[in-house]
Formats: sequence, C-alpha cells, structure tokens
Amino acid sequence: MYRLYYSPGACSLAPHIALEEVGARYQLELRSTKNSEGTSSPAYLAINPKGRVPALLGVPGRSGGAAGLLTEASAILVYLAEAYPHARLLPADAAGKARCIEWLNWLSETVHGMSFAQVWRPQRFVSDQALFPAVAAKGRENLDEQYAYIETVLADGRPWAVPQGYSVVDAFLLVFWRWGSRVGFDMHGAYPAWTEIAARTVERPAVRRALEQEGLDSEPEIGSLLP
Ligand SMILES: N[C@@H](CCC(=O)N[C@@H](CS)C(=O)NCC(=O)O)C(=O)O
Repeated sequence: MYRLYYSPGACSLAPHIALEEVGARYQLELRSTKNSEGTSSPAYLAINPKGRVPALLGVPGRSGGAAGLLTEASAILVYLAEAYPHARLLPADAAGKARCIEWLNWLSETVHGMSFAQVWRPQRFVSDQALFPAVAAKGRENLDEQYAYIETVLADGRPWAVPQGYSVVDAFLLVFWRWGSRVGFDMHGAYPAWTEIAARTVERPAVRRALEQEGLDSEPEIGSLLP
C-alpha cells in the first residue's frame, strides 16, 4: 500500500493520476501547499526533509527522509510507469522513453522550478522584497515563451505529447495546462493543440477519478475541458 502526500491541483496531481492509471492500492495524505501546517510542518519535514509534495511512501530504497519515500514528480511518474508496465504509461522503446524523460525534466526543472517559482515564490530568487515584482514579471515572460514552445511542439498533429501513445507526460502537462489558466493565460484561445490533448486526457476514467478526489472536477478550468 502506497501513501501519496499531495496538495489539490499541485504537481502531485500527476503522480495521483498515475496511481489511478496503474490500479495500485494507495492512501492520499493531504499536505496543503497553502499553509504552514502543510508542507513545512515539523512532522512532515521529518518524513520528507525537502518539504514539498509530491512524495510517495512505499517505494523500495531510501534517499533522504523516511525509508521508502520517493520524491520528485518525475521520479515518481517514471517509477510507477516502470513498476506497472501493463498500464503502458511510458513507451516501450528506448527513444520513446527518453523523449518522455526529456519532457518531464524540462517541465519540472525549467517550467515549474524556474518560471512558476519566479511568479509564485519570488522570495526563492531574491531576498529584497522590492525586487519581487521584477522577478515575477520575468517569470511570466519565461512562461510566455515556454507555453508557446509547448504549443508549437504539440501542434504537429500528434495525439499525445509523445506520439506513441498516452503517457505520464500527458498527465503532467494537464497540471501545467491548469496552472496556465490560474496565471491568466487564455489556454483555449492561445494554446488550442495543447487544449485538445488536455481535453483528451480528462476523458480518461483514471484522470477523472483523481480530479474528483482532489475536488477539481467542479472547477471552471477543468469544466471547460469536458464535453
Ligand atoms: N522538484 C519538485 C518540486 C516539488 C514542488 O515544488 N512542489 C510544490 C507543489 S507543486 C510544493 O510542494 N510547494 C510547497 C512549498 O514550496 O512550500 C518536484 O518536481 O516534485
């Protein structure tokens, strides 16, 4: 039995979707990113010293924090896909797998770790509060470029982010599609190819279940993807 530490709509949504896709037994444990009792409480830091979600308990090995804890959305996604190959969440060929890891790394480190952090957590980049608006503005500029890049890649007619088939990348991209709406981007108007893939993603029963469990199915952003 796994335990997924998550916050509704956070990047932990992608591993949550993957758990539903593979049919593993798991419990959800809420660690909200919105209050100090969530990711930065002493109790949680004792389990996961990184103080972030997602974190998945129940994976063999140890790399810090509790035994069996696996952190980093990309690592959890690859782990679940590889541990449950019947769910076909990664392509079987080496190049297809590498393409997925290429997406996951870039989304995680550049789009999330740099640009969204600049917009939502400028204090990670500079101590002087007077500079926060400038950092956030640069983050938005970065997101503009990165979202345009994503759209260009997805607009070549491919049905999924990696053309071989639905993969953990599509679940991860859904998180960023939703965050795009959150920062005020016109996702339907400016990113139609990405929106089509996001709509195809939310048609999947496993994705719907994860959205419902996180209370996101009734949000306007997600509602706009449903038929
Ligand atoms: N590199 C980590 C980043 C995880 C991360 O920043 N998660 C956010 C939620 S999307 C979080 O826990 N934020 C709480 C905080 O920064 O205190 C990953 O990809 O899993």
